[in-house]
Amino acid sequence: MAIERTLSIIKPDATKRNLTGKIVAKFEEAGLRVVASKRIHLSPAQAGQFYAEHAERPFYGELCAFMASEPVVVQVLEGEGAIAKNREVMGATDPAAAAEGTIRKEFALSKGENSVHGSDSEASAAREIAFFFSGLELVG
Ligand code: IDP
Repeated sequence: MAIERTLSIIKPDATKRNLTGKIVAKFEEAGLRVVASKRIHLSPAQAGQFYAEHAERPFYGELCAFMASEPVVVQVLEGEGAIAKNREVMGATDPAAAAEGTIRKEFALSKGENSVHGSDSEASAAREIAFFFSGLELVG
């Protein structure tokens, strides 16, 4: 399998509850390497731009307000099949449907406040990494 990079966000509900370290440990245990990392506080407009593909969905306003409510930790994770592996470690969007041992099963509060974001395709990963990081910030 190819070495890939994917964009991860530790969301406001998780940074607020001091879960950053526990979540990063799950990525590392799964063989994903953190090759870029920063803590930022998104504005509602920046959150809206990041989630533009969801603009027509009923929860868009709520999602943007949530993502701008507290700081987030944005990271680039690298590894074999990193995009799918990260999604596997994250678990289903709704924690009630997430598998045992996944981040969302363990930490998410609800379908909206679900602790982590992860790119869902190669194209999304490329766009999302470029949204937050310059090439110089990616240290493999
Ligand atoms: P994903 O994050 O598992 O890929 P998406 O369907 O792409 O899920 O949705 C993006 C994000 O929007 C979710 O992670 C969650 O924070 C939020 N979201 C999705 N569905 C709902 C909902 O029904 N109510 C509130 N927020 C939602």
